Amino acid sequence: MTSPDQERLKSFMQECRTRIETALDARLPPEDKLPARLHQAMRYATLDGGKRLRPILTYATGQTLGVPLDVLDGPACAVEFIHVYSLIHDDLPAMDDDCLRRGRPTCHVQFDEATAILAGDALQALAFEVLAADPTLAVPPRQRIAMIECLAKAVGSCGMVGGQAIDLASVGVSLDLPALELMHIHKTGALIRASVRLAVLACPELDQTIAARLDHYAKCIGLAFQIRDDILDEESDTATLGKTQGKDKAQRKPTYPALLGLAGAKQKAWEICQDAIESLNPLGERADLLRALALFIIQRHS
Ligand code: GRG
Repeated sequence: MTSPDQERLKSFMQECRTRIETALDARLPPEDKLPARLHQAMRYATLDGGKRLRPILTYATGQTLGVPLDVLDGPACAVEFIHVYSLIHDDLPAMDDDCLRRGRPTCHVQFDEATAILAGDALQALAFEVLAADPTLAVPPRQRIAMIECLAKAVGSCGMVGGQAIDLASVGVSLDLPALELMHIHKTGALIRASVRLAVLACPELDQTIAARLDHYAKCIGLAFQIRDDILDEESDTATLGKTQGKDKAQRKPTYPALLGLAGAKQKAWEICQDAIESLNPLGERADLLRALALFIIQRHS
């Protein structure tokens, strides 16, 4: 990957971050609308924070396939709303019990536990409302339904929430590599995969072989993202991450560095990233942005 590709990615990511911030803001209820405290909590947790990796993936896939970015504002918001809901609930005392997220107090610390639960619930509902009814999502009803089904499957008990259940059950348990991988394919990977797939679904004429290649790419980068997350939890610090560093070890959670060592985990992330990049071969230069994103995912520092 040449550095012009990395430079192009940097400016594309910046453009997407500005775009998604405006799109999220426009779709969130105003903070003075009743029930105001709930709407304030939804806005607090969603706006002005995070890498916006999932919306960026939706936009980058759309860019690769020639889908106009404004068609993808709705799907991009939907994946971010789901992501923020998962972060709010994951931080609750009943789950990870964390007080820092995106460099700020977690939603339940800033507001209260009941408000945080409701804010997560409402963000999840809002994600599906956006897919069902957002006027900028200029696709026929059949495609909207396919998008709703895609996101619902990705976040439900056989996707993200199922992965979280496996995670909670695995604290202090020694998982082997296939079991760890299965957990993360669900917990972190399913939403990342859906972020790519929603853009693919906006392009119904797409050759199915290309769609399958993009799905494989998304599955690989989902896993690579998690491996990098585990590495950063060991190597980085709380200020850089904006969330509590070292929690995996403290909570005796199974991780890639614990199973493979730090060098082994880095090697594994690199191999999976190469697999992701190779799966884009049939797309040629059109997919350079997605290739650069795969590399960003395994090289990121936060
Ligand atoms: C439904 C409660 C519930 C949980 C689902 C995804 C998930 C399971 C929990 C999120 C918590 C977490 C720390 C998961 C591990 C990896 C991950 C998704 C990290 C956070 O994603 P980033 O780094 O966050 O993209 P930002 O803040 O940049 O958006």
